[in-house]
Amino acid sequence: MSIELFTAATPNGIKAAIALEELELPYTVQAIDLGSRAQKEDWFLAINPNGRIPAIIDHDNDDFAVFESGAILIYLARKAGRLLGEGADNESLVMQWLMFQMGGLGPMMGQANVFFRYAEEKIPYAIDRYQRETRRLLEVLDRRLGEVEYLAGDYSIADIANWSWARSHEWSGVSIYGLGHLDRWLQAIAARPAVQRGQAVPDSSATPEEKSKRAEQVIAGARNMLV
Ligand SMILES: N[C@@H](CCC(=O)N[C@@H](CS)C(=O)NCC(=O)O)C(=O)O
Repeated sequence: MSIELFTAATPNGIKAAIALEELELPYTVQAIDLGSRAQKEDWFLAINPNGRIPAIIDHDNDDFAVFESGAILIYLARKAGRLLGEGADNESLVMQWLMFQMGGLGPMMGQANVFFRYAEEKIPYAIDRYQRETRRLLEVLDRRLGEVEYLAGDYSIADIANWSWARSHEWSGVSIYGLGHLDRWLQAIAARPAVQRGQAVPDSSATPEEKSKRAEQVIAGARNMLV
Protein backbone atom coordinates (compact mmCIF):
# COMPACT_ATOMS: atom_id res chain seq x y z
CA MET A 1 0.00 0.00 0.00
CA SER A 2 1.27 3.43 -0.80
CA ILE A 3 0.42 6.69 -2.47
CA GLU A 4 -0.45 6.65 -6.17
CA LEU A 5 0.68 9.78 -7.99
CA PHE A 6 -0.93 10.86 -11.28
CA THR A 7 1.42 13.29 -12.93
CA ALA A 8 3.28 14.62 -15.98
CA ALA A 9 6.59 16.43 -16.52
CA THR A 10 5.30 19.94 -15.78
CA PRO A 11 5.94 22.45 -12.97
CA ASN A 12 2.80 21.46 -11.05
CA GLY A 13 3.46 17.78 -11.74
CA ILE A 14 7.01 17.70 -10.41
CA LYS A 15 6.01 19.53 -7.21
CA ALA A 16 4.18 16.48 -5.91
CA ALA A 17 6.95 14.06 -6.87
CA ILE A 18 9.61 16.25 -5.23
CA ALA A 19 7.56 16.44 -2.03
CA LEU A 20 7.11 12.64 -1.98
CA GLU A 21 10.87 12.21 -2.46
CA GLU A 22 11.79 14.79 0.19
CA LEU A 23 9.33 13.31 2.69
CA GLU A 24 10.44 9.74 1.91
CA LEU A 25 6.86 8.56 1.42
CA PRO A 26 6.50 5.40 -0.69
CA TYR A 27 4.63 6.02 -3.97
CA THR A 28 3.84 4.66 -7.38
CA VAL A 29 3.50 6.76 -10.53
CA GLN A 30 0.84 6.84 -13.24
CA ALA A 31 2.12 9.04 -16.08
CA ILE A 32 -0.68 11.09 -17.64
CA ASP A 33 -0.27 12.00 -21.33
CA LEU A 34 -1.59 15.58 -21.34
CA GLY A 35 -1.24 15.92 -25.14
CA SER A 36 -3.70 13.07 -25.68
CA ARG A 37 -6.04 14.59 -23.03
CA ALA A 38 -6.03 11.59 -20.69
CA GLN A 39 -6.69 14.10 -17.87
CA LYS A 40 -10.15 14.79 -19.29
CA GLU A 41 -11.28 11.15 -19.28
CA ASP A 42 -14.03 10.09 -16.90
CA TRP A 43 -11.84 7.79 -14.81
CA PHE A 44 -9.47 10.70 -14.10
CA LEU A 45 -12.25 13.24 -13.49
CA ALA A 46 -13.46 10.93 -10.71
CA ILE A 47 -10.08 11.57 -9.02
CA ASN A 48 -9.75 15.26 -9.97
CA PRO A 49 -12.97 16.93 -11.14
CA ASN A 50 -10.83 19.76 -12.56
CA GLY A 51 -9.18 17.42 -15.09
CA ARG A 52 -5.60 18.47 -14.40
CA ILE A 53 -2.49 16.96 -12.93
CA PRO A 54 -1.18 16.36 -10.34
CA ALA A 55 -3.51 14.23 -8.21
CA ILE A 56 -2.86 11.54 -5.65
CA ILE A 57 -4.75 8.63 -4.13
CA ASP A 58 -3.63 7.60 -0.65
CA HIS A 59 -4.21 3.85 -0.53
CA ASP A 60 -3.18 3.87 3.14
CA ASN A 61 -6.12 6.19 3.91
CA ASP A 62 -9.19 4.49 2.42
CA ASP A 63 -8.18 5.55 -1.11
CA PHE A 64 -8.54 9.22 -0.20
CA ALA A 65 -7.97 11.37 -3.30
CA VAL A 66 -6.37 14.83 -3.30
CA PHE A 67 -6.17 17.30 -6.22
CA GLU A 68 -4.63 20.81 -6.47
CA SER A 69 -0.87 20.69 -6.07
CA GLY A 70 -0.84 23.04 -3.05
CA ALA A 71 -3.38 20.85 -1.23
CA ILE A 72 -1.32 17.78 -2.16
CA LEU A 73 1.86 19.32 -0.68
CA ILE A 74 0.04 20.21 2.56
CA TYR A 75 -1.53 16.73 2.79
CA LEU A 76 1.82 15.00 2.28
CA ALA A 77 3.72 17.29 4.68
CA ARG A 78 1.07 16.67 7.39
CA LYS A 79 1.22 12.94 6.76
CA ALA A 80 5.00 12.89 7.17
CA GLY A 81 5.08 15.59 9.87
CA ARG A 82 7.76 17.63 8.08
CA LEU A 83 8.35 20.65 5.76
CA LEU A 84 5.30 22.52 7.05
CA GLY A 85 6.92 24.90 9.56
CA GLU A 86 7.07 24.40 13.32
CA GLY A 87 4.45 26.31 15.31
CA ALA A 88 1.58 28.50 14.13
CA ASP A 89 3.65 31.47 12.91
CA ASN A 90 6.12 29.38 10.93
CA GLU A 91 3.29 27.34 9.44
CA SER A 92 1.62 30.61 8.44
CA LEU A 93 4.84 31.73 6.70
CA VAL A 94 4.92 28.44 4.77
CA MET A 95 1.27 28.94 3.76
CA GLN A 96 1.87 32.55 2.71
CA TRP A 97 4.69 31.63 0.33
CA LEU A 98 2.83 28.53 -0.86
CA MET A 99 -0.24 30.66 -1.69
CA PHE A 100 2.03 33.20 -3.39
CA GLN A 101 3.01 30.46 -5.80
CA MET A 102 -0.46 28.96 -6.19
CA GLY A 103 -2.22 32.27 -6.77
CA GLY A 104 0.59 34.26 -8.40
CA LEU A 105 3.75 32.77 -9.83
CA GLY A 106 2.16 29.59 -11.23
CA PRO A 107 -0.81 31.21 -12.98
CA MET A 108 1.29 34.10 -14.37
CA MET A 109 4.10 31.86 -15.65
CA GLY A 110 1.50 29.47 -17.02
CA GLN A 111 -0.09 32.29 -19.04
CA ALA A 112 3.35 33.56 -20.13
CA ASN A 113 4.00 30.05 -21.47
CA VAL A 114 0.67 30.01 -23.30
CA PHE A 115 1.10 33.38 -25.03
CA PHE A 116 4.89 33.31 -25.52
CA ARG A 117 5.38 29.60 -26.39
CA TYR A 118 2.18 27.83 -27.31
CA ALA A 119 -0.22 30.28 -28.98
CA GLU A 120 0.12 30.36 -32.77
CA GLU A 121 -1.12 33.94 -32.78
CA LYS A 122 1.49 36.05 -31.00
CA ILE A 123 -0.26 38.88 -29.12
CA PRO A 124 2.40 41.37 -27.90
CA TYR A 125 0.18 42.88 -25.18
CA ALA A 126 -0.55 39.47 -23.62
CA ILE A 127 3.07 38.27 -23.87
CA ASP A 128 4.34 41.49 -22.32
CA ARG A 129 1.71 41.50 -19.57
CA TYR A 130 2.44 37.96 -18.34
CA GLN A 131 6.22 38.14 -18.76
CA ARG A 132 6.38 41.45 -16.86
CA GLU A 133 4.17 40.09 -14.08
CA THR A 134 6.34 36.95 -13.90
CA ARG A 135 9.49 39.05 -13.63
CA ARG A 136 7.87 41.18 -10.90
CA LEU A 137 6.96 38.06 -8.91
CA LEU A 138 10.49 36.67 -9.33
CA GLU A 139 11.78 40.00 -7.96
CA VAL A 140 9.52 39.55 -4.91
CA LEU A 141 11.11 36.14 -4.34
CA ASP A 142 14.58 37.62 -4.82
CA ARG A 143 13.99 40.31 -2.20
CA ARG A 144 12.69 37.75 0.28
CA LEU A 145 15.65 35.46 -0.39
CA GLY A 146 17.98 38.37 0.32
CA GLU A 147 16.68 38.24 3.91
CA VAL A 148 16.31 34.50 4.55
CA GLU A 149 17.90 31.31 3.28
CA TYR A 150 14.57 29.70 2.38
CA LEU A 151 11.21 31.34 1.81
CA ALA A 152 9.72 30.51 5.21
CA GLY A 153 13.07 30.45 7.05
CA ASP A 154 13.61 26.69 7.02
CA TYR A 155 13.32 24.61 3.84
CA SER A 156 9.63 23.76 3.32
CA ILE A 157 6.92 22.86 0.82
CA ALA A 158 6.80 26.59 -0.06
CA ASP A 159 10.30 26.25 -1.55
CA ILE A 160 9.31 23.11 -3.44
CA ALA A 161 6.26 24.84 -4.93
CA ASN A 162 8.01 28.06 -5.97
CA TRP A 163 11.18 26.35 -7.18
CA SER A 164 9.20 24.01 -9.43
CA TRP A 165 7.94 27.05 -11.35
CA ALA A 166 10.81 29.55 -11.02
CA ARG A 167 13.37 27.09 -12.41
CA SER A 168 11.66 27.20 -15.83
CA HIS A 169 11.74 31.00 -16.22
CA GLU A 170 13.61 30.66 -19.54
CA TRP A 171 10.78 28.57 -20.99
CA SER A 172 8.51 31.53 -20.15
CA GLY A 173 11.00 33.88 -21.85
CA VAL A 174 11.80 35.70 -18.60
CA SER A 175 15.36 36.53 -17.52
CA ILE A 176 16.52 36.43 -13.91
CA TYR A 177 19.37 38.80 -14.70
CA GLY A 178 20.35 40.72 -11.55
CA LEU A 179 18.38 38.44 -9.21
CA GLY A 180 21.37 36.96 -7.38
CA HIS A 181 19.50 35.78 -4.29
CA LEU A 182 16.97 33.93 -6.41
CA ASP A 183 19.77 32.37 -8.44
CA ARG A 184 21.54 31.21 -5.25
CA TRP A 185 18.30 29.58 -4.01
CA LEU A 186 17.52 28.01 -7.41
CA GLN A 187 20.92 26.35 -7.43
CA ALA A 188 20.82 25.24 -3.79
CA ILE A 189 17.49 23.48 -4.28
CA ALA A 190 18.53 22.00 -7.63
CA ALA A 191 21.46 20.34 -5.85
CA ARG A 192 19.22 18.42 -3.43
CA PRO A 193 19.19 14.69 -4.32
CA ALA A 194 15.45 14.35 -3.54
CA VAL A 195 14.70 17.27 -5.85
CA GLN A 196 16.78 15.69 -8.62
CA ARG A 197 14.87 12.42 -8.25
CA GLY A 198 11.48 14.15 -8.09
CA GLN A 199 12.01 16.40 -11.10
CA ALA A 200 12.74 13.32 -13.23
CA VAL A 201 9.23 11.93 -12.52
CA PRO A 202 7.51 10.67 -14.62
CA ASP A 203 10.32 10.91 -17.17
CA SER A 204 13.81 12.33 -17.16
CA SER A 205 13.05 14.83 -19.94
CA ALA A 206 11.60 17.30 -17.43
CA THR A 207 14.40 19.86 -17.32
CA PRO A 208 13.90 23.12 -19.21
CA GLU A 209 17.03 22.40 -21.29
CA GLU A 210 15.73 19.02 -22.38
CA LYS A 211 12.31 20.50 -23.00
CA SER A 212 13.88 23.12 -25.27
CA LYS A 213 15.49 20.34 -27.31
CA ARG A 214 12.15 18.72 -27.92
CA ALA A 215 10.30 22.04 -28.00
CA GLU A 216 8.22 21.29 -31.09
CA GLN A 217 6.86 18.13 -29.48
CA VAL A 218 6.02 19.92 -26.23
CA ILE A 219 4.38 22.84 -28.05
CA ALA A 220 2.26 20.51 -30.21
CA GLY A 221 1.13 18.62 -27.09
CA ALA A 222 0.31 21.87 -25.30
CA ARG A 223 -1.72 23.18 -28.26
CA ASN A 224 -3.76 19.98 -28.26
CA MET A 225 -4.24 20.28 -24.50
CA LEU A 226 -5.42 23.91 -24.76
CA VAL A 227 -8.20 23.22 -27.30
N1 LIG B 1 -4.01 24.77 -9.74
C1 LIG B 1 -3.71 23.45 -10.26
C2 LIG B 1 -3.20 23.61 -11.67
C3 LIG B 1 -2.92 22.27 -12.31
C4 LIG B 1 -2.54 22.43 -13.77
O1 LIG B 1 -2.77 23.47 -14.38
N2 LIG B 1 -1.94 21.37 -14.32
C5 LIG B 1 -1.58 21.40 -15.71
C6 LIG B 1 -0.15 20.91 -15.90
S1 LIG B 1 1.01 22.00 -15.07
C7 LIG B 1 -2.50 20.47 -16.47
O2 LIG B 1 -2.87 19.42 -15.98
N3 LIG B 1 -2.86 20.84 -17.70
C8 LIG B 1 -3.68 20.02 -18.50
C9 LIG B 1 -4.94 20.69 -18.95
O3 LIG B 1 -5.11 21.89 -18.70
O4 LIG B 1 -5.76 19.99 -19.54
C10 LIG B 1 -2.66 22.77 -9.38
O5 LIG B 1 -1.83 23.49 -8.84
O6 LIG B 1 -2.70 21.55 -9.23
